[in-house]
Amino acid sequence: MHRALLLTLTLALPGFAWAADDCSTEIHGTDQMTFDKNEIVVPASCKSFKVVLKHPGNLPKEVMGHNWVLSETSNMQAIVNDGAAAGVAHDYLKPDDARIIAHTKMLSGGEEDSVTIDTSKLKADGDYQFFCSFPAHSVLMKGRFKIGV
Ligand code: CU1
Repeated sequence: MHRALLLTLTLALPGFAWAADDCSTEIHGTDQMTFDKNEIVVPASCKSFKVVLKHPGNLPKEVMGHNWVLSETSNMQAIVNDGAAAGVAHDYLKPDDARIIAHTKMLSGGEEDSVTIDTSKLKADGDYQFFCSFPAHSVLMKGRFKIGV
C-alpha cells in the first residue's frame, strides 16, 4: 500500500492502534500554582507508567516549589499535613512515608524530574489522587489518577 494512503487511513481510523499504548505522561506545575492536567489515565496494558514533571516557571522551590505525589485519595490530606511538618528540607514529605505510592523531587522553575510507577501496585478499581505536597498547593494542585480499560 502507498505510504501516504496508509497514513491517511491511520489518521482516519483512530480506533486502529498501530503503536502500543503510551505508558508515560508529562505534566507541568506552573508559577500560577496549577497543574496543566486534572486527570491521568494509565492504559491497563502498561506494566509500568512514567510521569515526567516539569516546572516551566521562574520561581524557586522555596516560594513556588512543585512535586508530583501519588497516593490513595483517602491518604492525601494526612500526607500533606505530615509533609508540611517535615518541612522544605525534606521536600515537604515525611521520609519513608509508606502511604506514598510514588513521588518526584520538589522542583524550582526550570527544573524537571520523573518517576516510574510499577502498575502491579495499583488496583484497577482503586481511588487514587496525584497532588503537590508544597503547603496549601494541593487545594488546587491535585487530580484523579486511574487505570483505564
Ligand atoms: Cu506546588
